[in-house]
Amino acid sequence: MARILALDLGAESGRGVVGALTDAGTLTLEEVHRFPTGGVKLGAHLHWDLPFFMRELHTAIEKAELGGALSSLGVDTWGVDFGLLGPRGELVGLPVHYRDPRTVGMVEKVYEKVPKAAIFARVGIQTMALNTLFQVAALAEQSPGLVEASEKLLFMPDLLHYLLTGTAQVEYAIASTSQMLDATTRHWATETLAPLGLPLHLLGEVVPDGTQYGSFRNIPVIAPGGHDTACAVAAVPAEPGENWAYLSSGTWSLMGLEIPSPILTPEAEAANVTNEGGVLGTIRLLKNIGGLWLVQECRRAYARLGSERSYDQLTRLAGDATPLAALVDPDHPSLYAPDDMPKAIRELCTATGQTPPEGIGATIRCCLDSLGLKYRVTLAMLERLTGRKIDTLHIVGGGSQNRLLNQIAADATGCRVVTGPVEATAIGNILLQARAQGLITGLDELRAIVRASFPVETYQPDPAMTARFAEAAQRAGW
Ligand code: LFR
Repeated sequence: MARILALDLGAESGRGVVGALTDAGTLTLEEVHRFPTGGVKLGAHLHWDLPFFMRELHTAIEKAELGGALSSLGVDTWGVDFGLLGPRGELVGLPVHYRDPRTVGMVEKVYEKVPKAAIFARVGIQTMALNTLFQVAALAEQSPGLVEASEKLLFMPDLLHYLLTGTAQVEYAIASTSQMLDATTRHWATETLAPLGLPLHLLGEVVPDGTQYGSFRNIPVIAPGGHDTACAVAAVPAEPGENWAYLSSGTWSLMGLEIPSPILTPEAEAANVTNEGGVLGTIRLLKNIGGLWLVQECRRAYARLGSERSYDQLTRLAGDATPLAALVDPDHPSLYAPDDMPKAIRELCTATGQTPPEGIGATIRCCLDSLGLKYRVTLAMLERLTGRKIDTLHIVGGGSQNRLLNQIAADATGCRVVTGPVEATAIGNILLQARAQGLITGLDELRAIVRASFPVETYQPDPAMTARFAEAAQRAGW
């Protein structure tokens, strides 16, 4: 039996999860440690608390080792964010959070110098101001001194791997989230990006997912595929031959299809989809949808007002509210980082000619219905682009615990929804390390292990509700 530790950091919390893989091909999990993540405002900027993360990772490793020897460990995190290293390998500042406003106006500035179409044709990534490309453009313009002091850029998981092992490398799956990596050659899109005058010398050679970075106290450290979404999608329990799409549901909703090679057509550019580098040679065609962030931020706003409520309580209130009463685009810029999410939702409803939701239940219902509607139009777009017809939607990740949202997703898309595992990211991380150790042959075997080890739940769409979502999509003009 192999014991493998996943260090899985999300935008809200981080976990240490030990996976025990038996020779019979089943996996059991034990969460040994959990800690909050989230941004820290330091002066005018929003940062990640890297020293705290490192302390927590050390604690997680110590707790994991109490149960026996580990055959490897590996880190995955959200995408796009990075830290900088100086010539002596020292940290240059603290990593900046992707919701920091430093990228405001950067998309326009970048696309003025190199047209969006030219960049998309090479890198195939959805335009989002948070992407590394725009963060680096902001850095170069606003903090030239930091650039001058730096020699290397390391994405979040690579940075944590470096601080554990001393090896500074850039892993493919996480690098692909940057909007700077050529989706076809898997090298930096240096020629295309050259006119931007960015410090491209900071970008190091890219190594494949599954690379060992060295070791931490004799434990091999393996980059599983450092991107959380890459790990989560690897662990989708799809059956061979199924016509499936995935929805990795957490702070973000990442909805897409696994495809063999990137789709870089003008239609894909117009649809603003992403072709992220997946593990083991796959591409994740997906749309990044502002997901349960809406609910997380409502919860935070209610707690500030003294109405502390659990996610379960919020969902129950939403279940009692009228369906499809108000709908907002979860990706509307005004919902990206507002001070007061419920207020921002009300204002957006008023601005779009709808009666704003009043009260907690109606507001959360609006968030969930809006996500459902966005899932519907996104799936239709993905089907158009690929010519595939999808009948099963696999929802994985923490968000798959929300039964109301699962049913809404089935109703809105008209698909059978299969949910679980909740810990897909940690499972993917663990099993990709196992693959790198030679314990698993590839994705088919990996998914068979997930199917054999974790239960799923199934939801069938209610045709009457599907018709109402179709009407709502038309009314909203989406
Ligand atoms: C999900 C995720 C998404 C990425 C977003 C921001 O946790 O990694 O894939 O687009 O965070 O980095």
